[in-house]
Amino acid sequence: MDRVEALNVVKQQLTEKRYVHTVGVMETAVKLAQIYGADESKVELAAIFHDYAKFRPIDEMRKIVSEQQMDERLLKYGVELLHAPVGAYLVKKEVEIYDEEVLNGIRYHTTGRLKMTLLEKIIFISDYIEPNRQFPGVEEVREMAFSDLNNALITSISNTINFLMKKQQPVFPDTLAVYNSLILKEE
Ligand code: DGI
Ligand code: FE
Ligand code: FE
Ligand code: FE
Repeated sequence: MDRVEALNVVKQQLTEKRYVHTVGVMETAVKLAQIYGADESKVELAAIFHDYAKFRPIDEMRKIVSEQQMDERLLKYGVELLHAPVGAYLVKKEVEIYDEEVLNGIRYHTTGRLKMTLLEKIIFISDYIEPNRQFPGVEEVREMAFSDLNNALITSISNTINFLMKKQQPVFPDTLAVYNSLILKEE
């Protein structure tokens, strides 16, 4: 599937604002893929479809998590987490993309996970820093991303954990695990 077709397919699923975000993630991710030597076409595809399920009804997403026997903790830690693994499932089923590296980029773009691949790290960080994102601390991560991907990951995850804790929301265990492993330089 080429870029134009992929963008057309995802556009049908998103609001205008979310589509603009998606294009920003795509452009950022391809730049990072060039810098770090990742597969540009896989990175591009994962970026285009990363928020594919963002506007699916929560009930539908919960049902898919149960029926497809995905990690049950996803149902507990916050509805914001659902669109990533459910997106990977639906992109496979509805768009017929079968590349597991691409699907994992979509699947883990919100929480991260231990032993993230280069593609997964690029999608995760591009989602955070794309040009339309504006929040305190984003500029620091934006600059870091182009010189030290792991450090950018540490800072963005630490910002997200702080954000969740300020609102007394639960932090998904895998997110804490990535943070620890990067701090301990285990990956
Ligand atoms: O879909 P996007 O808005 O582009 O970005 P995203 O997929 O990274 O989702 C961000 C949301 O997910 C934001 O509201 C914070 C939430 N989130 C990220 N990591 C965690 C989390 N929520 C919980 N409960 N636990 C996490 O570890
Ligand atoms: Fe997302
Ligand atoms: Fe994110
Ligand atoms: Fe996103």
